[in-house]
Amino acid sequence: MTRLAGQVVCITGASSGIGAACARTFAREGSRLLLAARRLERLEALESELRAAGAAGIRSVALDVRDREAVIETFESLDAPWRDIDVLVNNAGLSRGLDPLHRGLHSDWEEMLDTNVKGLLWVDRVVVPGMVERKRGTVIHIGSIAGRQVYPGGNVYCASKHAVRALTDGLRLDVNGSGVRVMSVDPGMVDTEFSEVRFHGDRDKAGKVYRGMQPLSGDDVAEVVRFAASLPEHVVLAETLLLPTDQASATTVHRKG
Ligand code: NDP
Ligand code: 8X3
Repeated sequence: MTRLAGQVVCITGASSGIGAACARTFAREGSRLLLAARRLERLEALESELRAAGAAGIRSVALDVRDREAVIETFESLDAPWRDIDVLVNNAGLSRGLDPLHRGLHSDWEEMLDTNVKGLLWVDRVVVPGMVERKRGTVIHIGSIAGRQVYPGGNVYCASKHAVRALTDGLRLDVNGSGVRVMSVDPGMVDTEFSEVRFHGDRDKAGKVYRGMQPLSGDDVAEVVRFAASLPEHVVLAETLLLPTDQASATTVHRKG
């Protein structure tokens, strides 16, 4: 039995990429999985695999984290054991576009800020009070190297991830003394659906992002999230920058050929 066996682990954005990899990883730990994303059919398609891997229970919920009322209603209507969340992996997020700021789309900016900043906040706001009351719990924000560095065309996405970094530090200060742990895992390039979403479904453009280099996989990130969550309760892995070996900064990437 591991420390995470039987714990309620909530993962937002579990229908793809890093979130789905976290679901698989925590399933192997014997955790109870509370999975959220807009594409409920994707979550449901994962369930049998997660059960076979060892999940102690699964609850999948359709949720758009941008919808504040829906976030409150979804979490407040959970019954036992799901309402007592032990680990929150606040991961749902996206990038839209790589345009220079002066040519950017207002709709792209709104979608990123509403999801990556406000959506993350709505989820923290409804989940953390229960953790404080129970005097235990772990919040892991999925930030990004984009929360530490800015690159051309990254403008609003980078701003949203800088905000996540500030909110991670801010929450840790605010819950200090409550027993709740607040951490962030900030990856560099990870091969998920992220680039396809960034380029509005253009797979050719998305494929070129990882050409000639080996990016991280969702599993690589999930392993660090699992490690962070499994540390003894008096230990906080406050922040982690996780890069592929081929990447040295947001813009320094070694490519073969
Ligand atoms: P994916 O596109 O593969 O996954 C994104 C997940 O977020 C999906 O499950 C999607 O589910 C969910 N999501 C997006 N918008 C919403 C919403 N409004 N409400 C609920 N869920 C939503 O990308 P990644 O796995 O790469 O991204 C996960 C996180 O990792 C993001 O926060 C991203 O910024 C961050 N990140 C990614 C990196 C990368 O290079 N891939 C690097 C650093 C950080 P659905 O569409 O079903 O709602
Ligand atoms: C995703 C990584 O470098 O595309 O957060 O911003 S990057």
